[in-house]
Amino acid sequence: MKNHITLGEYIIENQKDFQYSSGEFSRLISSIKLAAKVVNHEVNKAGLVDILGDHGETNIQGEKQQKLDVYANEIFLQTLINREIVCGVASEEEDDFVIIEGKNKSHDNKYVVLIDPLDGSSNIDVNVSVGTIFSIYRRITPLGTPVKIEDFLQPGNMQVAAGYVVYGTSTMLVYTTGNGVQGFTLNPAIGVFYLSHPNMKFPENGNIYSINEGYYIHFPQGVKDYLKYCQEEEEDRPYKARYIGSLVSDFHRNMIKGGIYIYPTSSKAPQGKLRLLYECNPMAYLAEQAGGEAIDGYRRILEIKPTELHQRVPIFVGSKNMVNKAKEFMVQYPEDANY
Ligand code: P6P
Repeated sequence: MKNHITLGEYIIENQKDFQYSSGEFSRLISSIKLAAKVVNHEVNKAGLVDILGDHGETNIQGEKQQKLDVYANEIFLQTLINREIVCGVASEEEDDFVIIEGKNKSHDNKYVVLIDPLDGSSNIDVNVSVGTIFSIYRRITPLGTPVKIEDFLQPGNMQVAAGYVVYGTSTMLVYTTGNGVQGFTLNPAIGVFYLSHPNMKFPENGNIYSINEGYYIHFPQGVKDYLKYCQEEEEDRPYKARYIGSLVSDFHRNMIKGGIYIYPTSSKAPQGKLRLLYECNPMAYLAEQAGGEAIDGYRRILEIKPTELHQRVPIFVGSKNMVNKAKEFMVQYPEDANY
């Protein structure tokens, strides 16, 4: 692609932006880049080989593991281990966090990665976009010791980097290290990511709302009131309903066009469905870095103190003015703030 720099060139040019850098981020993000290319290759040909369908097991979430889920998890884990800069990984597909030892078993690696290797995997069999979501922290326990749970249970405002890969009509890697959001598109012919979307920004306003309205009767009253607001016949409404069933794809579209994605609590999902550590926190960090907002209906996602590896929280994420309007409805019912 003419005059677009590659992801590798971008990282080198901006290495100074990554705190604690000594080339570590380059190696960390390039391991994610490599894993994304390998997973992309499999996702794009899933229909052609016997890699579709159930893996025959369920993960800690009680969800049937699609073969590609398991494959993606193995690829990201192995690639991160091989680069020897990560001391631990937590994954949606792993019951507990994985302690990673360097060759000399020194545990001197500084970063932990939390990952949803293949989000939206129920869409794989029907050829709809899926994604990988990752979140990176600097460990807080002493170097040289095995990583501990507290290294993973840090609030989202301590993330040093976060991003996603969307395996869609084109494959994109979108990430932030706290200096805005950069989007890179893969040229599959040569396996290179090019900077196609520099400094991505959520439009402050939008007219797209993404939520599974099939659960409407189970939603809290504040969500029902907001949905009615979205559907009213007014100068700027009704808004358009767009829900792919794949967080990364809905988020990515809403960031480009303006919109809000909501996965609230409900009587069917009292804590919501999405996981705080490897879905909500990374998407919230990206949203805020792109000028958007991310709340649980009442408070910033990034300020929630995690208590468990796989805990779920409700999320309202996207264009700032849409999230704030939704919050106006939610705060009318403070009793729903305790989920
Ligand atoms: P529902 C996929 O399983 C996921 O985690 C998100 O990617 C997606 O937005 C949501 O769950 C879909 O959940 O309950 O609407 O099918």
